[in-house]
Amino acid sequence: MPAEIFDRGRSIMNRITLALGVALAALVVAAPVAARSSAATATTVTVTMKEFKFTLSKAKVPHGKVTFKLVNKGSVAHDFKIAGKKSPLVQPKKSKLFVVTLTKKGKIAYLCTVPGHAAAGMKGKLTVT
Ligand SMILES: [Cu+2]
Repeated sequence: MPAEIFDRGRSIMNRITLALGVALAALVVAAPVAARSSAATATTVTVTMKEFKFTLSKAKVPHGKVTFKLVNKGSVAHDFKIAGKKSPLVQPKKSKLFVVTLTKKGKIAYLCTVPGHAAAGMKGKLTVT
């Protein structure tokens, strides 16, 4: 067999090996992403707090465990109450994780319990499906 053909064969093999390697690497990279999204059934909602308004990153969540990431961008302390559970006060420029299991489906009210805040606008509804 002429050496030239042999070399070509080898270079094709090298290319196949490289392609397989790339495909494998893609799988390795993709796997943790898939794992993360299934673990994300534990929903996270970022709740931005300020005077006198809440902004939630999601308007709708599946029922079950929800982690609220409370971020106070205001200049006074705020809290977050939903489904009968109240978070600790979050000081200005601080954030806190607040985990609640939402079992009831429908529109669930939330509010800030600091006197006057809900009346001023720190309240709303989250849809639980
Ligand atoms: Cu408040």
